[in-house]
Amino acid sequence: MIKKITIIAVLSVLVIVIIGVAFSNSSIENTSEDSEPVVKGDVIMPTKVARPGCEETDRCYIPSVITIQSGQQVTWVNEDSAFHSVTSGFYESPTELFDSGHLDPFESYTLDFNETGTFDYFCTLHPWMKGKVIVE
Ligand SMILES: [Cu+2]
Repeated sequence: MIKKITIIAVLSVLVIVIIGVAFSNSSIENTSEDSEPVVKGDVIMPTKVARPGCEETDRCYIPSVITIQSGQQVTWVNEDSAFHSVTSGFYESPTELFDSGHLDPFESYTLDFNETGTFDYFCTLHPWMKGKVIVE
């Protein structure tokens, strides 16, 4: 009789522990999915840049200037709730070297840079958004 009670007690403790581990794992997975975009970007378009103001602190693209080696890639991620683009040149004079088109929220855009130089870019929807890729 005492043996049976002990076995039942041990089993129920095991079940509680297993359930506890399963729940804690799933809750960790859920929070990381909610807070992090699927793709980790080199440059992000943060929230609220669809309104002027980010250019005052140079934070429309973060970082607004990125320096890489020739042959490397840059990935942009739109972390805002509005559409944005990564378009080469300046608003008044696009260079037509690259253009992401409208990026949905949390959509990403990756480019290979195989030539050295300085590549200015902007957002076609928000002329105050400007950034630069320096390829060495
Ligand atoms: Cu924009």
